[in-house]
Amino acid sequence: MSADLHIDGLRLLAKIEQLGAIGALPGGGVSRLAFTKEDGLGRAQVREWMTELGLAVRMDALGNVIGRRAGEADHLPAVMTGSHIDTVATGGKYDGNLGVLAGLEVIETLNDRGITTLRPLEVGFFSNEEGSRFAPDMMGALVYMGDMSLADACASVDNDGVSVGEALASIDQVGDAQIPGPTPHAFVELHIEQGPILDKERLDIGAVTAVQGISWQRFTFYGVSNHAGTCPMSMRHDAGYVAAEVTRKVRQMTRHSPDSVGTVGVINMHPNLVNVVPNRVEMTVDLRHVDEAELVEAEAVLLAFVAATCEAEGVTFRTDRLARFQPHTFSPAVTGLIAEHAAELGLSHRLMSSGAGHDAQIIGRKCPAGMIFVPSVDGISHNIKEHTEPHHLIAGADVLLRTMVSLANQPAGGTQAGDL
Ligand code: HGY
Ligand code: MN
Ligand code: MN
Repeated sequence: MSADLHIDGLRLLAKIEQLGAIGALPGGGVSRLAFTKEDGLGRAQVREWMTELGLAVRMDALGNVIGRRAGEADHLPAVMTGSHIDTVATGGKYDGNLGVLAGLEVIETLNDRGITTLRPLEVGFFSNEEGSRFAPDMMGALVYMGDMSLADACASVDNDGVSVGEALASIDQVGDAQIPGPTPHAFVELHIEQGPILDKERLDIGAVTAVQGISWQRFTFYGVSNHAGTCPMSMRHDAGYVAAEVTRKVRQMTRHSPDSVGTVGVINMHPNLVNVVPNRVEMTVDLRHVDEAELVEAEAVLLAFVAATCEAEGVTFRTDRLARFQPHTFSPAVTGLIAEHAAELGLSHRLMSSGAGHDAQIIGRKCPAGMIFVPSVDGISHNIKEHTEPHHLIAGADVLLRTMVSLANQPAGGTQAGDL
């Protein structure tokens, strides 16, 4: 790999700022929830950049968008990169966006240098990776890979009862590209770490070996509303009290183990009035663990606690599954290639696993895949203060460039991504 093969850092940084301005929040940060008007504007901007780069752009019925650069042996499966451009409601401008824009920068660098590759290259953004508005997360990648039906995805509804199908149509993002999409030869995703490790250890690059398991549930508790002043405590069936106990339990279950995390992100009280005992509460529980058996055990412990607490309070409940992903291990060959190119570039790096879910773990079910992490300052993400230093953004894109070129020049039948 020629020593001077580098991306144009300033050009990448400018694109990140430009895309970050779409859905920008007044106090900083970005809000482009899936299939909102802002998401639609971000999509249009990235598609415009794809077209300017001469990519053949396709979009499927869930709005997954892939730009393709022909290879010398264009019949061979492509090497793909990509991520997502939808954000949480209080997001930053790097989560997901970096991976997509760095992919476009790789293409532009190769175009500038007149470099061709044996295999075609593809850069994509997958719909609704966050899952914050419509569960599950990684929805676009699931449909693209055939692991979720289009119908099931389109039937997912948000808190206002709007379905994915309606929201997609409202921003005119229904395409006709084939579903499932073609399985890539290999997939590499550049992403911010969103955790504290690289920043604390003052390292430049993470070569990601695995992603932990994810369990999202929504619990609905049904109690009896009553007067806050007249109803004796012994007579209460307080759905709000049960939700509080469950919230405490989630912290108790996870705080002593470095391998597990638990989050109660949503609690909706009804009727949500100061002087009425709540008769209904919806709450979400996000449990994650690096080990599948431990995650199953945690789900069982939680369910038993919920049932016992409801029983004691005279409250009933239901639980709905919002998302469930087993831990995923990336291709050691692709991970090794990432580490090799980081070393070649003189970048400090380490192997590490991911706390966050990513599109790569879904694509990686059917082809060799890997991820490149760059540091998140103070480990903050899903927060408008999310920040990654410019030199790290550029370093990550350089590693992506070289990793993609290496994979794209693997001959058919010869050394393959999975067995480098
Ligand atoms: O929840 C996650 O891990 C990802 O941000 N969708
Ligand atoms: Mn992300
Ligand atoms: Mn995210």
